[in-house]
Amino acid sequence: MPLFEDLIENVIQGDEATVKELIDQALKNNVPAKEILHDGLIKAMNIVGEKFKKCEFYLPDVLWAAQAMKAGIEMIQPFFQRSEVAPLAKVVIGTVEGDIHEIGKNLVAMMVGANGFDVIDLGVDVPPEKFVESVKAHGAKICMMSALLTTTMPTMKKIIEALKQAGLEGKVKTMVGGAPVTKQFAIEIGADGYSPDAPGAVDLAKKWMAG
Ligand code: B1M
Repeated sequence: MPLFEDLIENVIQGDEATVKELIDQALKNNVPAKEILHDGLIKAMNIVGEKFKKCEFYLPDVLWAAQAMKAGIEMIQPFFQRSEVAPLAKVVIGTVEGDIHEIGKNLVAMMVGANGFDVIDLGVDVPPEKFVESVKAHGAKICMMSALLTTTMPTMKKIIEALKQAGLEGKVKTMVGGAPVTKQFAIEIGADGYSPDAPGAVDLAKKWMAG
């Protein structure tokens, strides 16, 4: 579909204004927000990642693309808003300390929120003590951690240990995710769960709350 090709190309080029125009046009033509996200925005960012890996793109190019993608996600966010229902449970989410990648974490937060959870988003570069404080303060039932760098993955273990030390073991479920994170890694660090993507994170959180 030419629309998605155009959208992908403009995210890759970091042309935020054109990305917004294309999404506006797509929404007016009743293209589902889910398709805009998966067939346009996420596909584009995967290509950016490949280009970065092959050194065809430098950091500023990635940053422009990420900003265009963020602007696109903000436009489709209202279509993922939940209807007014009693919240299933409080969920604390953040990208771990030392890591400023936020797009995947924002998608998880958006979809978990759209599915009836009350989401407290701590943002990026979040130290273990901030996760602990927030889980305690809000009485959160789930603590979600995102990491995109192999160097920041070990911080997830520190957070899980800090939660245990604060006496929260058994009171809060821990979930980890992000491109380099695997199910095996989740088991090794003692996380309660792992998901490779945002819909999987929603399913797992719902399963936990169903008991
Ligand atoms: Co950086 N970066 N980056 N980057 N960046 C990666 C991650 C990298 C793989 C690129 C590469 O080399 N191919 C590489 C990491 C290598 C590694 O450690 N293995 C890398 C690097 C090296 C770096 C820097 C160190 C570069 C440098 O400075 N030399 C630097 C680090 C900065 C820091 O964090 N301290 C850096 C910086 C940046 C930007 C700031 C320019 C920008 C981020 C902008 C922003 O977020 N506002 C950026 C970007 C955009 C990327 C890539 C290209 C795209 C990431 C992304 O947004 N993907 C990325 C390459 C790649 O991943 N292919 C790369 C789209 C997003 C939808 O996917 O985040 O994976 P993702 O989220 C998915 C799932 O993973 C999952 O659900 C989401 C959607 O379904 N998920 C969860 C995520 N969190 C979850 C939590 C869950 C469950 C599922 O439960 C709790």
